[in-house]
Amino acid sequence: FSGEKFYHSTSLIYVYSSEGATHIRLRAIKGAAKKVFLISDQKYEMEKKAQDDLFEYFEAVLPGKDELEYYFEIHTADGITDYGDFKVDFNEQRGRFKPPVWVFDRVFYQIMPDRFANGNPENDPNDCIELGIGHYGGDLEGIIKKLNHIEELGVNALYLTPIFESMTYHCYDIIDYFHVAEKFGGDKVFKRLINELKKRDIKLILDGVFHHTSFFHPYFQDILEKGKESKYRNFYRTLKFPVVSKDFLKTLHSSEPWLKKYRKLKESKWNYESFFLVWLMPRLNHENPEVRMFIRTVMRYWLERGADGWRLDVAHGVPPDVWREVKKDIPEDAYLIGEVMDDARLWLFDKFHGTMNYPLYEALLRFFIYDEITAEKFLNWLELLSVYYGPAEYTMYNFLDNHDVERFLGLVRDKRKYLCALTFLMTYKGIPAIYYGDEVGLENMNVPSMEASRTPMEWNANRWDKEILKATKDLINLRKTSKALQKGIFKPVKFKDKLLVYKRTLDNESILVAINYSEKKCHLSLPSSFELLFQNGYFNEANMRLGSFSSIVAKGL
Ligand code: ARE
Ligand code: CA
Repeated sequence: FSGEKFYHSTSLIYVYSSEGATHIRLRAIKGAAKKVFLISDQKYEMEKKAQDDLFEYFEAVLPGKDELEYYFEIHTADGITDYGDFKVDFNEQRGRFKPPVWVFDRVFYQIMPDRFANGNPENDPNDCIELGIGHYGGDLEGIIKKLNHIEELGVNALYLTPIFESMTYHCYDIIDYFHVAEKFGGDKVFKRLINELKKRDIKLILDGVFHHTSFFHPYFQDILEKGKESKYRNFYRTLKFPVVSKDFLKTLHSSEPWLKKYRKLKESKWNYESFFLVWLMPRLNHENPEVRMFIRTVMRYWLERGADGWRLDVAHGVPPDVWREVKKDIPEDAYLIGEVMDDARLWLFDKFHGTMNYPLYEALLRFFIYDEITAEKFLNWLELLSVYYGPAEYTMYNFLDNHDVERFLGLVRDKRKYLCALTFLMTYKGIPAIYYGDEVGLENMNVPSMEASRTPMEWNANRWDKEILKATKDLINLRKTSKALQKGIFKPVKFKDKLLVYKRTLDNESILVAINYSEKKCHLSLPSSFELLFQNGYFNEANMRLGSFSSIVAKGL
C-alpha cells in the first residue's frame, strides 16, 4: 500500500478547479519520490512545489475542467508505482466552497474609527477607561466626511474595528451588540454611512467580538448581582462563585480615576475565564447553545442592516464548529474572515472564506524587513501556504500591517523598500488590505508595540508622503482592473537571493512582476515586447536593468 509514503485525496486542498485552471497536488514523504506523473487524458509531469520538514508537495496545473479521472505514476528508488484511482466532479465540488463573488475585485481599507476622523466633537467621550492612550474622538461621521479621500484612493471595501457600545477607544469590550456606540454617532449615523457606502459601491465588513464580552455587559453584570441564580450563569466560563471578591468590587466602585482602578484590578484575582489576563473581557461559554444562537443573531442583525461581512475576533479561541454553524446560517454572499494567528487549515471552507493571513505576514517580515530569508526560502513559504489553503488562498485577507502590529513603513524605515513590499501585496493571490494612513506614510506612535500603529490619521495634506500616495493609488487601480491579479495562477519565474520575478495569468491576460530587493541593479531577461503598467524606482527598458529596491509590473509577456 503506497498510501504510507504518498497521499492524495479529492478534498479541496488536493484538487480543485478555478476558472482558468485545475490544480492537482500530491504529498510525498521527503525524498520518497524521484519523479511524479499525473496520468489522465494524457501524461503530465508534476512539479515539486514546496516542502516542509516532513513532506514534499508535487503539483500539476491543467486547463480548467468540469471533471477529471486520474491516477499517479510515481518513480521511486525501487522502481515505478501506480498510486490511486480518482474521479472528481468539479461542479459538485465547487458547491462546497463558494466565496462571495464580490470579494475578488476588492481592495480593503481598514479603519479604527476612534483614530480616523472626528466628524462631530459633540459626541466625544470624556469619562472612559484609558488603557494605554485613550479616546481621540473619531467617529462614523468622520468616515462619511472623508469618503472622498477613500474613493480617490480607490479602495472599494472597508473593514472597521468594533463600533458597538463599549468603554474603551478600541471597543473590543462590548456592552451592547445591538447598538452602534453613541461616541461613534449611534445607529442613525451608521444608517447614513451604509447609504453613502452603497451609493459608492463600497462594501463594509464589521469586527465581531464573540470570544468575550465586556465585564460591563448586562449578562455578566447579572451574574455579578445574582450569582448562581442568574439566568446567564452558563453564558460565561465561570469557574467559581462569587465571580469577583468584595475587595474587587470596592476598588471597582471607588472614586479613583479609571486607569488607576483598571491597573489595580489587574493585580487581583477573579473566578472566570477571560481574554488573556484582562478582567474587562470575560470569555463566553461557547458550549452553550444559547451563546451560539446569540452570536448568529447578532451577525444576522447587522447583515440585514447593510453590512457585507464579518471579521471575527479571536476566532481561533472559539471552537471551530461554532463558525461552521454560523456559516450555514447566514447569507452566502457575506464575506467571513477569522482572526487566526496559526496557519488556517482548520478554519477554511466550511467555516471562513479566509483568515487574516498572519503566516504570510510572517514571511513578509522575514523577507522584506529582517532579511532572514532569501527569495528561494520565501518562495517555498508562499508555495507551502498555497498547498495548505487550496482555493481559499484567493480569498485570504492579506496585509502588511494592522491595528495590532507596527506599521510596515515604521519597521522597514525606507520608502523604496516599503513600496517593494506593497507591490508584492497588491500583485499576489488573496485580497489585499491597506491600513488607514499607510497610503500617506503615517508613522508608528511611541507607545507599546501592540498599540503603536493606532496613530491618529494625518489630515494635513502638506504632511503626506505624495510619492507613497501616488504609488498606492496606482497599485490599487492595477489590482482592481486586472482579473489575472485577482484570480490568475501564480507562476514563479525567478526567485533568487533578493530578486522576485513572477507571473500572474488568467485566460489571455498575463502580468509580470519583478521586485529587486537589493542594493545592486540587476538585469531582467524579459522578451522585448511588453507594456509597463507600474514602476517604482529605477527601470531602464532599453537594457532591462532594474534599480536597487525597485519594482515593475508589466503586461503581455
Ligand atoms: C491592551 C494593551 C496591551 C496590554 C493589554 C492587557 O494594548 O498592550 O497587554 O491591554 O492589559 C484589544 C485591544 C488591545 C488590548 C486588548 C486587551 O485592541 O489594545 O490590549 O483588547 O484589553 C493575541 C490574540 C489575538 C489578539 C491579539 C491582540 O491571539 O486574538 O493578541 N487580537 C484581537 C484584536 C485586538 C484585541 C483583541 C483581540 C481582544 O485584534 O485588537 O485587543 O478583543 C503573538 C501571539 C498571538 C497574539 C499576538 C499579539 O503573535 O502568538 O496569540 O495574539 O502575539 O499581537
Ligand atoms: Ca467625535
